[in-house]
Order: sequence, then structure tokens, then C-alpha cells
Amino acid sequence: MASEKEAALSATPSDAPTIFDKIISKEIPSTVVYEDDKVLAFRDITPQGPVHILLIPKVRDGLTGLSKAEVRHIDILGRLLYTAKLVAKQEGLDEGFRIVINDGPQGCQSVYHIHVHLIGGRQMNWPPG
Ligand code: TR5
Repeated sequence: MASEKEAALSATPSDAPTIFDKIISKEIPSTVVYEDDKVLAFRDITPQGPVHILLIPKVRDGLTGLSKAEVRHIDILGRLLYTAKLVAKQEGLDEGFRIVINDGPQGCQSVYHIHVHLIGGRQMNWPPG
């Protein structure tokens, strides 16, 4: 069976609702680590490190991926990154962490609702795969 990442390579970027809508509405359970009126942060179901959290805007507003960003998205983009820093602190990632935003098929994006990956708790390598 194809892994989620293999599926991502053949995924078509789309404006269709995603699994994250159901996570936002709590129709599908997730482990929420931070929430405010604009941002939801929850643990990734397939963690790539001891800590792996996704930060998403509660309202997608056309922001399926970073490549679709418009001027009106500047505030939410800044808020996602600032919140990632808060959550990193909350998770005790005092030695550092990795922020990733996958975009489009070549970026291996699989869910077309923009999200920031916050990964930490282990030594990262460079370059990424
Ligand atoms: O590949 P990109 O960058 O688009 O990241 C999507 C991320 O969503 C992956 O790291 C997945 O592991 C994660 N994901 C997918 C599902 C899911 C999830 N994280 C938490 N809960 C999830 N549920 C309930 N269902 C998913 N399909």
C-alpha cells in the first residue's frame, strides 16, 4: 500500500475540503496542544520526531499552500510562525527545532490546507530529503 508521502507525490493540489476541516470542527479527534481564535495546533498522527506538531489556520481562506499566499494572508502567516515558537517553548524544545512548510507535489504536500510542521526532540540533519 502506498504511504501517505507516496500518495502526496501524485496528489493534485485542490481547493476541496480536507481532513483538517474535520479536525478543526472536532468531528475527528486530535491531540490539541494549543488553540486560540485563529490557530489550532495538534500532534501529527505520523510523528517524524519525539515532538511533531501541526499548526493550521482555523479559516483556510484560499490558503491551500504557501504558494497561494496573498497580501491578506500576511497576518495569519506571521501568527502561525509566532505560535510555533510559543508551542516549541511549551514543548520544552529549548535546544532547537525544525519548521517545515511543504508546498505542492514536489514539496511533498499531502494536505491542501496550509500547515506548519514543528518537529523537535532529536538532532535534525541537513540537507533534508
Ligand atoms: O505532507 P504534508 O506536509 O501535507 O503534511 C500533512 C501532515 O498531516 C502529515 O505529516 C500527516 O502525518 C498529517 N496528518 C494526516 C492526517 C492526520 C495528520 N495529523 C493528525 N491527525 C490526522 N488525521 C486524523 N488524519 C489524517 N489523514
